[in-house]
Amino acid sequence: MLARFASRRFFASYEMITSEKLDNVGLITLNRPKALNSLCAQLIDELTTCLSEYDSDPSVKAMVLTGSKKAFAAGADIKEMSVKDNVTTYKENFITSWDKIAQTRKPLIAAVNGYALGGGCEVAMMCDIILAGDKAQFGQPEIKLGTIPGAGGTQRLVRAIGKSRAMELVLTGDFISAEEACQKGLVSRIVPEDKLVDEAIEVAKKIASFSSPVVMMAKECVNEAFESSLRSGLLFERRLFHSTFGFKDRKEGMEAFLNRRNPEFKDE
Ligand code: DAK
Repeated sequence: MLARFASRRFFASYEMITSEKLDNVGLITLNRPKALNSLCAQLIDELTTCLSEYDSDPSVKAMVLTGSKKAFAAGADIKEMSVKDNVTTYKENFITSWDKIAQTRKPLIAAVNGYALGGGCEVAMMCDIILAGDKAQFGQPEIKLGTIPGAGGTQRLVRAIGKSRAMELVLTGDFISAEEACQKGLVSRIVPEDKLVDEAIEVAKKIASFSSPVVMMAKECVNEAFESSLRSGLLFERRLFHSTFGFKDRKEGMEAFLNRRNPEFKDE
């Protein structure tokens, strides 16, 4: 299916992820099958490096992050974590680079098949849109390991599905199905497993057809809703709305509408 893209470029320098450009969409696939894509330091390092490259590449306008059919990611690497102590985690600032995923400026869509557990669920929640395959499972099972979520599972999950539901997941460690995740609002919709990645790429391509800086502004505004009061969020939105009037793309978009033609956005 992916062969239909006019331009398709693979990057071979990574060991635990694969990355390819499909026209103006960057597709990143977590590729550590023996450990169900568990998120060891090297994998997170490769992922954040790749995201940062795509973020600064003008030919890429949106990204899709996916895993395998069995697992998007089964959490942080338990083997790697098991030998750590408080002194080393603090001194090394253990896995704080995860934050970079949420700091990506261009839209990032998670296409989740299989398990998205612990850090895997947290990484999905750092993305802007989550599409779930029909057999996906989500959970924050850290409690079963004698620890708690450490990359947003107690914070982003509450904002996504509300306190009581988040509390139940975090305190029991139970998994929920794609259907439950969709009902609760964790994912935006469910797609048949085999079609998931193609569908995510289609969504990314649609987003990529618009003005890239304006898309980034829209993303910034939606994310601001999590950080501010309604009053300051509305002001933030209004200021960025005003600033779109400084873009040629805003002029082009409105002129194209009035002249009944398709706009040609130049990211200016
Ligand atoms: N880490 C390391 N290896 C894992 C793994 C993980 N999270 N999950 C699975 N594996 C490995 C298994 O050990 C096994 O390896 P071998 O024994 O074959 O060598 C292989 O993947 C296949 O797994 P299973 O044999 O267990 O496969 P099953 O189908 O039977 O079960 C499962 C699938 C997903 C239900 C099961 O593997 C499982 O329960 N996995 C652990 C899930 C989990 O507890 N995840 C939460 C981990 S804690 C932070 C950032 C993030 C975090 C914390 C802080 N900061 C930025 C500060 C996150 C913490 C976590 O995610």
